[in-house]
Amino acid sequence: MLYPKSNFCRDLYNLNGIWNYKIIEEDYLPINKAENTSPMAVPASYNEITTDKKTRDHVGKILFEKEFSIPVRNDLIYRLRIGATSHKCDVYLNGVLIGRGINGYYPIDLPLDGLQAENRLSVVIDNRLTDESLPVGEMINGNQITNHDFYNFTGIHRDVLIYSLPQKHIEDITINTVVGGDYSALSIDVVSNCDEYYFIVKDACNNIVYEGKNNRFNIKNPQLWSCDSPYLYNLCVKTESDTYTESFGIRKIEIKNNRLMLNDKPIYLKGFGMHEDFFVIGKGANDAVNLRNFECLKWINANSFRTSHYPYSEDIMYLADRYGFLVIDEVPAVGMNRFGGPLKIFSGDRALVSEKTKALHKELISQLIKRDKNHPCVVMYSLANEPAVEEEECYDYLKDIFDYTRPLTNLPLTMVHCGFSPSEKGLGALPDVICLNRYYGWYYVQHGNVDEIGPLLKGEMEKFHQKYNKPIMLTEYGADTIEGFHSLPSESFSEEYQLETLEEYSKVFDELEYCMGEQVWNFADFKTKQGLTRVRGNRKGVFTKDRQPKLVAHYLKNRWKNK
Ligand code: BDP
Repeated sequence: MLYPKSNFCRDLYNLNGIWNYKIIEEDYLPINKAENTSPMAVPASYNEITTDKKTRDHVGKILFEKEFSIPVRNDLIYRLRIGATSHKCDVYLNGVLIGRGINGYYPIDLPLDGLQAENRLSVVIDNRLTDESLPVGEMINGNQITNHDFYNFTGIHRDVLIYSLPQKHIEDITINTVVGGDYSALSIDVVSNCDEYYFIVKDACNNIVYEGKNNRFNIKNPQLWSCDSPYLYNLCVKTESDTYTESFGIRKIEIKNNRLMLNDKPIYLKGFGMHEDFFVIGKGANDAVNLRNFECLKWINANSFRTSHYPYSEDIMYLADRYGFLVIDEVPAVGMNRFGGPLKIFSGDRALVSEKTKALHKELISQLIKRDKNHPCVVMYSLANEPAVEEEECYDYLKDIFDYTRPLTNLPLTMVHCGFSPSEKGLGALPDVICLNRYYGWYYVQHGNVDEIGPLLKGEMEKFHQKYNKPIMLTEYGADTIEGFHSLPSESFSEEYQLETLEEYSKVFDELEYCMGEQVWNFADFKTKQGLTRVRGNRKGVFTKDRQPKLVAHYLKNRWKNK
């Protein structure tokens, strides 16, 4: 699935801006233009824009509508691309259903056949999370129950684009690179209804390094893509009627000797789990916020992040290629855990994970790999976050998910867990890297006491390593911290406590040669549902929500400079 771009064969129109929106009844159909609507920004979440509590907390259906007119040529094909709406949606053109979106974090790409001189695009969003969605959730008496810790933002969250294609056009391009000695072998696979292709590869200075009809060729002495030098080439595929240019990097990823190897050299992952979340825009895509995030990541000497807990926008992936960040790309399989209590999530009357969930989970894995396959920044796919591994059915479920994914990619696979203990039967055999989320010093009995972190964490990591002989990394650890709250000696929620917590974890990482990396939870404070442990959201950010460093950020900057 190619990202829409304009060039001399393809037009691109952007429908972002002010739309009309309205809370609607279950059976509403947008046959005619909606009345009594209010203006709403796209891309954005409406929850942070409205001042009305009922609207902010609405659970159900919402209509987004926009009238537009573009120059239409009869010899071209038109398609609509909505970057993401949370969550499911039905899309109508001039009152006629033209397609559906199945998930809140994936692009919807639909043919736009019935374009007229004046058009009305209606998007009916359903923001409910159920046993048929990912993240999974539950509706009880009209209330939305979620098991995940980020706000259920609603809206059209990414760009709305219309693009034209010639009748004979390129559908998809896959760029495979293999690094060997002083050359890189490229193989390019194109999906299209065209007859012949011509390939041009240019380096970063626009010098041609390959030109020809062959889709298998070598590049001599390639400049490799790395964190320090994120070198990008451009591949232009031309046919008699179409053309498309895609950037790519040449790099080699392997897991070897308990390390992530980038171009045959071990690289230690330093960074964060993140969220798409900012003041006012909620989960709405925004270039300025993306750049500020990446500038902060560079400043702090991070080299990686995880797209916790869903695929991030394609703009972010292109930027990560350019900045040289290593990305653990995660599917939205989150919420598959009730975190204790008698109710199970994989079985029983109130099960939320079923064969249906598994089918959706597989579909979303396959769509993500198709979407992100050409991004050099992706170094590993994460197939789930914190599923209830203590439930018997979970192992078979995950085994099936891993078996399904293996043939789809050569990249390492992981899943991220909190409950998983070294005494379990065989779960650690599934991933290539054991990724742990641990909150010693915070959620468990040791809250407020950092002295226990070291022995507990080290003991656990050692056991995992002895059992599986695989690299281990921490994908979450941290402490909620209110900026400006100081305490000597430290106590929880103070900036000192966050600092001491991270220092204790670091000591363990530095002792264990098989520790493959550290990703702190979280890059920045973010919005969650309201709760007794949430003071205007989750405050484990190393940066505040307005992207200013907390005390601990200076410690990490210094630590990561030489790590
Ligand atoms: C972990 C979750 C993450 C939460 C974090 C926390 O993976 O989404 O935000 O805990 O509670 O279990 O801070």
